[in-house]
Amino acid sequence: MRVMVTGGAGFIGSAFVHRLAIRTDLTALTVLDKLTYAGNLANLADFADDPRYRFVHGDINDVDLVDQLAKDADCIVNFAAESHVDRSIEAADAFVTTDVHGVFTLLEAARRHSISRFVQVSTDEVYGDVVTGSSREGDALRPRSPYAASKAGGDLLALAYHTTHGVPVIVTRGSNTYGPRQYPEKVIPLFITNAIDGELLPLYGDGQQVRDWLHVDDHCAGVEAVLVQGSPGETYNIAGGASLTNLELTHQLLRLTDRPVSLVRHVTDRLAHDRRYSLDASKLMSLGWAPRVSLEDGLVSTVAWYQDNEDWWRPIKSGAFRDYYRRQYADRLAGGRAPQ
Ligand code: NAD
Ligand code: TDX
Repeated sequence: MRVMVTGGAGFIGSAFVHRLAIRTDLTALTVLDKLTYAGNLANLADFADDPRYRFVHGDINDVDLVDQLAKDADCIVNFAAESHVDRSIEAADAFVTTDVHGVFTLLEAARRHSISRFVQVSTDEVYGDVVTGSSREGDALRPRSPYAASKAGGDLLALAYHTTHGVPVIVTRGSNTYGPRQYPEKVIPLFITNAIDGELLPLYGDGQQVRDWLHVDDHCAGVEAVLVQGSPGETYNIAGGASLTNLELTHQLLRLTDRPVSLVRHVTDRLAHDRRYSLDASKLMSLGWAPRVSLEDGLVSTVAWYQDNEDWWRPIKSGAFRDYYRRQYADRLAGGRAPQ
């Protein structure tokens, strides 16, 4: 099996590359990544000497490059995306360019080169706010942030290429994912690394928003399951089944880092902040997949990873991330409220 993984230098994509590399039927593994602020070659350092592996620095919107790489691949698994909701609120253009047009470029190449599987990695956020119950794959999409809307656009385009052109597309929609090597803009690594440094934790609004947390290894196992066993034209939800409020999550992280609750600051809420996501993953479970990492164990090992790998995240937090953090958080933290 010759696989092209796009966005493979990011958080989930690099974990997926680690997973694929242990498959005995893997004969070639090409990673195409633009190395945006979120891409990090250190995430792929383990493969430098693997003769099956090739890294290509480039954009999924580069028609000629994508065409040339697709020629030598049997499968494409697309993780490449702009992935942070807050950045999409600040400026959405890169989201439309990568999460919609980039998918289009990949689909056109898949169509030209008779790719046998095209997995489009998507998100629970496309279903929008879920007040009660859990989203199933056939539910209407009601994205509410520019990020979620651009991902929904990519999903629908991919599924239309299956219907219209017979491209063997499979879409996955994963829930909030956490684990090692996640860029510290996302809430779990941001709060762990701030807590390690004794800095304030900016909790949006009342902290009562509910997220369904999925360990990155379970997310990747779900993507692998659909790559191998999924049916073209189908969508599969991937969920950890561990729902809790952001406030509860924050308290767990403070306990695990041995820091006081007084570090929490309730700050101005995210615009159009979805209150709750919840996925029904029974369709994927019928293929034999199930989440294996409990949230309790996953948080313990994730906190330990950030404690043991400061050389991975300190250069990020003291580099370009600092400007972003100031922009997003300085005013919010100044006007923040300590817990009662
Ligand atoms: P990430 O931001 O850590 O990584 C994205 C990667 O894509 C980076 O390596 C970046 O350099 C690359 N990239 C961005 N634009 C590109 C372009 N135009 N061409 C080539 N490469 C490009 O993201 P992540 O958290 O690993 O998410 C991976 C995928 O999973 C995304 O599609 C995201 O929507 C989806 N997803 C993420 C989560 C989550 O909680 N993180 C949950 C569900 C689904
Ligand atoms: O500083 C913060 N304070 C805070 O309260 C940040 C960064 C987040 N939050 C809240 C917002 C959300 O309710 O925490 C929750 C999680 O936020 P993020 O880590 O930004 O994730 P989210 O917006 O839920 O989206 C994530 O999961 C779905 C990924 O970023 C997406 O790529 C994925 O599709």
